[in-house]
Amino acid sequence: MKALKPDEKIDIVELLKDLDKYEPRRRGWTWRKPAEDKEMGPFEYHDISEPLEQSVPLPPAKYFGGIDPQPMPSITTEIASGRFEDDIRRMRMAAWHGADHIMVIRHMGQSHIDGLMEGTPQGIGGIPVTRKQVRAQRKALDLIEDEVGRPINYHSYISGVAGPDIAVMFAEEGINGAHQDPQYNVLYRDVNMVRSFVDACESKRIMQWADILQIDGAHNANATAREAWKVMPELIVQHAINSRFSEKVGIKPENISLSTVPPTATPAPCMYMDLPYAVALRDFCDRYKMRAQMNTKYIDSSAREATVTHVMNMFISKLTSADIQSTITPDEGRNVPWHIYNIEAVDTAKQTLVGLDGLMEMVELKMDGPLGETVRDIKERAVLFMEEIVEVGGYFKAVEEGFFVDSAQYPARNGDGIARKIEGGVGVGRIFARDEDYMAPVTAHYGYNNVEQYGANPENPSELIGGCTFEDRSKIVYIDELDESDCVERRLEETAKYRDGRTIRPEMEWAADGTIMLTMCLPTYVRAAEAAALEIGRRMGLVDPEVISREVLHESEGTRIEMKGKVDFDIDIDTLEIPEPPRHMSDEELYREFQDGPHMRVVCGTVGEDEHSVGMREIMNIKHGGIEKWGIECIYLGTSVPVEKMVDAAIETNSEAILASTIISHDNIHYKNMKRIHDLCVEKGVRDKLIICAGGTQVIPDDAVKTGIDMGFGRNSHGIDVATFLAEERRRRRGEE
Ligand code: Z97
Repeated sequence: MKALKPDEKIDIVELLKDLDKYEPRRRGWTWRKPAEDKEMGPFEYHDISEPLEQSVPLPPAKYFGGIDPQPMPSITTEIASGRFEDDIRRMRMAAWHGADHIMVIRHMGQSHIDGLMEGTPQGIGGIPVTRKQVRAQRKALDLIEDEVGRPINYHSYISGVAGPDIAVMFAEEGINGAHQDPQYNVLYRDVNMVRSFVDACESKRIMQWADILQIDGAHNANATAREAWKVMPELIVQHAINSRFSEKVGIKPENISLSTVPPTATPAPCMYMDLPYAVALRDFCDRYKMRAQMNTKYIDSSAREATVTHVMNMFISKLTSADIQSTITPDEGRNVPWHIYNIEAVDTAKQTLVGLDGLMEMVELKMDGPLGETVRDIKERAVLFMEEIVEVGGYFKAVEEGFFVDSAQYPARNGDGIARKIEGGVGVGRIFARDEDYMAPVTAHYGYNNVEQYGANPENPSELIGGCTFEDRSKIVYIDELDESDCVERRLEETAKYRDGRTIRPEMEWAADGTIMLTMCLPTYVRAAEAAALEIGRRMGLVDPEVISREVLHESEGTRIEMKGKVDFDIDIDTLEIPEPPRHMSDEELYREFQDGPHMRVVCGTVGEDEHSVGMREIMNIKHGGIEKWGIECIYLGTSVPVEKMVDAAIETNSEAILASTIISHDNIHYKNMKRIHDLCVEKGVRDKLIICAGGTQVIPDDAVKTGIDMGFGRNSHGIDVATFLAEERRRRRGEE
């Protein structure tokens, strides 16, 4: 498939062609590399990684030469729409903003399906992970990583009763990261614990072979616990169990990443509680990587609130050097995955981590005080917890006795933990002892392959069959769609007319879903505001209006409402009148013209019987981005300035231009005044020496020029528009262009 072009949409139909033959480029996780050149634009950085070749920088970058410094941690975006073909476009947007770890959330309930799913069925709250979907997405990411110039890690889940099957498929398809933690199966999905740990041995062994970065599942205890901050000792225990177990199976410590979450959120004094936890965890687990996720338990539907929590959490990430920074969005609170929030959250991470660049060269954690004391306290509780597990007979017994996710802080117990039976759960009784003549001629198998009995070398067991799928890809069975109606081809047929970008509908989740969001302030109490918003939505013609966020501004004075709804019409881009973008010179060019070049003086004023002064001042004053900024000298004559005075003042002060503001427009007085300025300049023989501009809210530039002046500036004009015009006009008059 040909390379992506920034001004062209990714061609999903093309992408799906020849998928049966597509081979992944590499295996394993790729970390960002520190930038060799730490200078960017006007700044010197301290811990940035190599820059992207193409990207969308943060909005203020335009003031700093368009730079887009990339922090050192990998940045995750979690994508969960349920239609993998639409997720691909979201991945591309996220990559351009700085995400290099794309986590695809799995369709709910897949943990309980005992085998690989095939085809591309639509999912709820994520995609059903199938070979076709992951292959298509990995192929898309190969194109996207070439476009942005940085490797992108693709990630999903190796959990549930089909864990080992999925692990094999991920290894074959070049998946770079995956969650794998048998405790997740046991506690949250009630998969039989013995089966989970046996399966985990096989899964982890395959992950080791494929160099897949493993992320664990301890964060789920955080999200499930009644009071998340109380499970801190247990979180450390869960991390420790999975990590040591993984190492024993053979995963390298640098491929083990802990999923760590600051347990609490404001209005709790969260830093005082969360920072010691983060430090304690790193003290015990310093040979592993840290994947810092933001607190999701207390996240609400407000984007503002989620963003502040995210930033506070990233402060901890910076203070404790997290390796991967996850980004979650208010979508978790609303259960609606929206494109814009993925991108916003990636920007939030990039902005915060770059903003904190070099922090650790200036501050250090003070361990001789409450921080050190709390760290010690958490660690002691964790050690005691682990000792008690050993005392009662091991992990399985401890789970049976409900040790985990108890609502009290260890060593206290409320007896309400999640308890599972050793002889219970999904998949119970499905473990079989290996027969004597059992034989596994495959690579990366846990335990012994027993191939010697057939004369094969135990070091290379798959030799017996001429290589397994890990060595011989032609043995991989690629199964295309199994369901004729629930498949990507049908969905793409339905959205075909929207794919060339000429016909569009707004979209938040899926192609042409028509979803838009409205924000409004309603001067009433919450319940009434919600009902009023829905009525407003209906009267605006929105389909399925639904309030998605409500915040009290005051019990009776007002409520902030965010509402979504759908529009059921298309917009045809070709029928739109799309104005040319305004031409703006860069700051450097304008400084060169007005500061380094010949000095420019202009007279300014509001002409005629017109007392409005705000607009003119905005065009002049440096505070409002006015033309003074670039070195233009403004002689302000005030308001209600007679036309004659305007022209005489320009002549007397040897000015190069007249800038006339004219707001009042009764009887077209604004255009009449413009014509009088022009005529007077002609009369006085100075028209060719003076540039004449006029501006005001009712001014239409073309009509202004028809009066004889050089340029008119209407509503929404700013200093930069006027300065650019003056520079260009001046150059034209010098005969330069
Ligand atoms: C995260 N925000 O960052 P099922 N295995 C583990 C998990 O944590 C999960 C699954 C499997 C979260 C993502 C929660 N995590 C969402 C260790 C889910 C998913 O197919 O839903 O049973 O498995 O991880």
